[in-house]
Amino acid sequence: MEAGIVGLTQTGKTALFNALTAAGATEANYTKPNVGIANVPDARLTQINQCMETEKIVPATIRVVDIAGLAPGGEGAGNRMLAEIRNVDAIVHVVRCFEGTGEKVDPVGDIETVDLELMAADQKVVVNALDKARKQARTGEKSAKARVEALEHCEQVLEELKPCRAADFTEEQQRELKSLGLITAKPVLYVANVGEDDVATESDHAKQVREHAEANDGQFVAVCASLEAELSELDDADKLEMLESLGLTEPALPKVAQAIYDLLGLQSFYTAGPKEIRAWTVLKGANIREAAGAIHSDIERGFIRAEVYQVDDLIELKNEAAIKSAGKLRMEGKEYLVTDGDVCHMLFNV
Ligand SMILES: Nc1nc2c(ncn2[C@@H]2O[C@H](COP(=O)(O)OP(=O)(O)OP(=O)(O)O)[C@@H](O)[C@H]2O)c(=O)[nH]1
Ligand SMILES: [Mg+2]
Repeated sequence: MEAGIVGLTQTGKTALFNALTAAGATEANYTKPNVGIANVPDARLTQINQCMETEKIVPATIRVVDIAGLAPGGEGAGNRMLAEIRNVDAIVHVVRCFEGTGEKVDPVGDIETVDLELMAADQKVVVNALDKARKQARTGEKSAKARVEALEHCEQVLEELKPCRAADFTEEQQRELKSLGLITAKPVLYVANVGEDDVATESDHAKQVREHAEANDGQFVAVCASLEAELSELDDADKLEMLESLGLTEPALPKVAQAIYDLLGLQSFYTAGPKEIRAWTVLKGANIREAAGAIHSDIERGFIRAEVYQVDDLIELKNEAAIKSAGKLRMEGKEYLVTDGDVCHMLFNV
């Protein structure tokens, strides 16, 4: 799962990418310089650690891609840019809300420029796919009917200048659309990139972005990307000092990483012990065997059952023995659906 950072040129996409990936692990086998790993800071890891000692803490991570910017009034989105956007699972749309570039700050106008471009790209894909699907439907191909319905639905919303995500699809229709990589069907997080003077309270421009997000099935977060990029380079003491000088108590970056994590449909479960306290990632709705597989395929294969409790129970009861005597330690079989905040001991046999 991967999120792509998109937006007009010079809006702070790379600043955000750098801030997000500064502390993240790098993967040696990445050949593309614009792909990075970002840590997802997680207060629960600290909370677990307050109840048990450990050697190391490992947060969850997300993959982010810094995609080339769209020039305002320029030649439009190139094929390579569109292909990159089609390949990601979610879109992080950076919107300039900071002054100082000489250009007027116009967040909603900027959003519309980008979104129109993305809708036009989807429209082309939909028209072609619809043509093909209708032919297949005539030859009696079984899945083609759902595909035609789904595509007609897309065509209709796009004509109304709405993103495909605004349409309601059945699960079958969603499956049919999946391989087309429709850009405006992907979940979107609008990031209002505000100036350094606007970090303490919501600026008018940020408010416009939030309202646009709310009206268009999008998520929203405000951040000063260049400030976060600077902060991410500092050690804890310097970071705190800089935050204080700005009248802040914490950086905004964890909120952005968490919002992207949610946007990708991901949730965390935890393993906790003296060697390691670690957040693991599964899709929302995953069962415990899939969760076991996130740790190791052997654990999935040999899965017997899991002992599960909630981080909140640990915070309240302080240790696992107390959780057990309070009857809060559950035995869960392989059909169990993982919930956000579960701490799991996987029992397996290989
Ligand atoms: N004041 C202010 N300036 C910012 C902020 N974020 C980025 N900038 C500045 O805006 C300029 C562009 O930032 P980039 O991060 O390179 O923007 P980009 O969207 O990646 O640009 P392209 O890759 O050319 O599309 C740089 O000079 C940054 O220092 C911000 O939050 N506040
Ligand atoms: Mg850039």
